[in-house]
Amino acid sequence: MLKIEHIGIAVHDLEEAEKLYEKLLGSPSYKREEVESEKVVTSFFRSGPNKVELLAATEESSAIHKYLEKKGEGIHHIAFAVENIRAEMARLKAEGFTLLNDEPKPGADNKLICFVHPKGTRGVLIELCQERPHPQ
Ligand code: CMX
Repeated sequence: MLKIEHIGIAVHDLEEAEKLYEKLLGSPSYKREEVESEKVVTSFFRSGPNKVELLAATEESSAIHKYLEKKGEGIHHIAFAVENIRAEMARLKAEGFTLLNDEPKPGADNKLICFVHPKGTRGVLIELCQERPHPQ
């Protein structure tokens, strides 16, 4: 794993949370993006070399909706940047971790992603993400 790529925070109201994080970090969101397959809308902030991703649900069937209902707002996941997501997925599977998808899937911010079940990581949902090549 290369570094922590971002920290994901689940929020009820994206606009209100954006205002708060803009004040907190002293700079505005640089990107808002909907990820239809995950039923979320995301907003990204930079803090030096690090990133914070705010996540709000777009549908009641979204994992974020379920999370907010159960646990309320807060840190939802930690994402690690990886060089080769398939190789990391194979390595973690061989180590006995439970991957939540068999194949890398498209995520926000031009990434290929895979989640690792929080039950096998002491209660923390982990995301692997690999930068996708930019279209020419
Ligand atoms: N962090 C830590 N624990 C979590 C969690 C999270 N984000 N989400 C769920 N859990 C825990 C629950 O508290 C619950 O624990 P208990 O059994 O002790 O109560 C357990 O995991 C099962 O949770 P659940 O509410 O019954 O939910 P599901 O099993 O249906 O789903 C999970 C949980 C992690 C498998 C599902 O949320 C998932 O597949 N997540 C990956 C996809 C995702 O989160 N997408 C949204 C973000 C997309 C993006 O970043 O772009």
